[in-house]
Amino acid sequence: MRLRAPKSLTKTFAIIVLCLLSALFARAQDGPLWIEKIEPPSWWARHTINPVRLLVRGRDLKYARVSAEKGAPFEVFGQKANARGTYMFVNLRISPTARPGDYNLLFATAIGIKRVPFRINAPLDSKQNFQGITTDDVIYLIMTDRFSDGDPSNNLPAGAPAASFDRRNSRSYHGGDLRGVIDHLPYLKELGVTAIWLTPWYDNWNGVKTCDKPWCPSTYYHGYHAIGYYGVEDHFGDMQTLRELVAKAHALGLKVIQDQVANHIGSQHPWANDPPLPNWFHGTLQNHLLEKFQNSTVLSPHANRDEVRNTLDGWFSDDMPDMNQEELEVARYEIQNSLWWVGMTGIDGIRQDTIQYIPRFFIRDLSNALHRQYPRLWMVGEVFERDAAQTAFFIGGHKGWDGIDTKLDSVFDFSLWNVSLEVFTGKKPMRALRDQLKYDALYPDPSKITTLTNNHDTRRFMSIDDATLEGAMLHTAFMLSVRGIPQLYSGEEIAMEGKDDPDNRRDFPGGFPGDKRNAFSANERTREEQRMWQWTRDWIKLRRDHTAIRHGRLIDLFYDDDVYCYARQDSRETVIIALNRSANEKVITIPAASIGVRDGAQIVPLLGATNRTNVANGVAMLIVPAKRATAYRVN
Ligand SMILES: [Ca+2]
Ligand SMILES: [Ca+2]
Repeated sequence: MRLRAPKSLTKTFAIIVLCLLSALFARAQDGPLWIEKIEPPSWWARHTINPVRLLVRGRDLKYARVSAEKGAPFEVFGQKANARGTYMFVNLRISPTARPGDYNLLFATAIGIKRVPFRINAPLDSKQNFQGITTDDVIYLIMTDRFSDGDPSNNLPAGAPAASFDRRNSRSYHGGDLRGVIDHLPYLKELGVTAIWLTPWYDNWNGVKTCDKPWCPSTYYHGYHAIGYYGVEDHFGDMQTLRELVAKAHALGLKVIQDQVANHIGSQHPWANDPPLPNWFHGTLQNHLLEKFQNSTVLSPHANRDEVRNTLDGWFSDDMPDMNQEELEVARYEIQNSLWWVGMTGIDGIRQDTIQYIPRFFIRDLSNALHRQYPRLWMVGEVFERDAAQTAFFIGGHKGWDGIDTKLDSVFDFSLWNVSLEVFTGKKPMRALRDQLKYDALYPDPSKITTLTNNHDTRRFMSIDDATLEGAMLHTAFMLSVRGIPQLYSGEEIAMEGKDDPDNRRDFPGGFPGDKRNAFSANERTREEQRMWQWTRDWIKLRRDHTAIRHGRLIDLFYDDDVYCYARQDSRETVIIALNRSANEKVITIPAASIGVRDGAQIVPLLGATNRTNVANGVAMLIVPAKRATAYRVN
């Protein structure tokens, strides 16, 4: 497609004169036109977003006129530079017949023309990629830096000071990377999980932060301070390795979830001191609101404007500039960025960080854009709240009082997680699980919730006061058999310890050169570790083997201070789960007739119990062993 010619020769002449004068002026000040990067650096033909809006970073851009090189299958229009000439926005409309390949954009000034490459990508196969996440999945969270170092050559990349890589400092890089994840895909397959969520792989600053606080010296090993939304962190690998990871995971039947962070960037991002537009952020590095975490002000229809603005516009921390999605250019940039990662890597889902600080209209627009291009793609939002009314407010499928349906596929169930930790460390009665689950009434479809055992921001179970291995086992069994999509945190399967961040992010034993033992291997695990590992695997397998656990209704059968028993039932089968946290065996009576189980039916142990029982007079008696979770099938 040809670039549209200017409408008249007079106009062309005027532009040339203007460019000439401007360029001469510019040269006197800053030197010639310079282009650092174009974002996105590539796109696709026949994409639901067309034209794609490019953000060009460089110098003297206001004196340049951009066009497509002859033969390039796109047209360029609508260019707009910022006042400093350091950024330019421009539309690129790609011809539906465009072939994948490398083409050029031309940036013309009076002193010459600069060619800048732009790629049209070959689309990935939509059958094997972009699969979405369902209740058939079990998600396994990996903090990439702390899982396995598969490539020691990237432990000190260019520009990284020696202190940035130090396994003795819990806030330094430890060397874990994408290669380490690839190397352990068979381990994950053996455990039985079906999806991996990796903490952010965006490019982050390689330096070491120093200060007089206890958390210094520190690095951005965790990935939540992006300095480039389009780069892969060089400690972790590169785009080629990332694509290899997704392809190899898919080949083994494992899905991949990317951790995306639309709410904020890191203060080392070039934007922090030179934003593309004056309103690119909510405020500036020097002058901004600081988040007070009054999260319920977004939920409440009665909140005043100032407190809502603080929640949505406040910076998560002073070194995390808050993106302004009310600015259309920001919203377009972020939506395109999200879709670009999906298209480039073939990932199946997204975990969206700190989503309740992002305006709800933007969550909706992002969700819609993702589903328009990749109908099965799934996004879960981190609404870190113990109040189910708050988490339910953010899930898609219903409108809030503000008239907005976020279309968000899932939210993490922090309310149930919190109650489960308290129950299985003896702080609340077992019936509290049922009492929490009744608030599923707030969700349009409770099966869509993502239930977590823990994550990289929470204490590990074994480091909570009064934790026991049996408690951890009950907590895991509950999360793997209750409604929703379960998510485990790497290391829970071997009952790792870890107090608050960053102690909860200890290295996986055996993942790193020089480790004394390898807990990825059964014969090097301790007895306790192996017990937890086998238990986790057994409950994952139970879930995989039973459609009722994955898709069925949840029906309460019995609850008191020490026992909770529920059925999972679909049109094919009934599975009964009984959890007993007390030190004594418990005999409970369940109302079998009320779930359609007739007299004479047998209740047969599947896991954790040995006694069969028959249904008589509409009820069945179950003998639930002490400190155990048990599962039964109705024959
Ligand atoms: Ca490494
Ligand atoms: Ca925000």
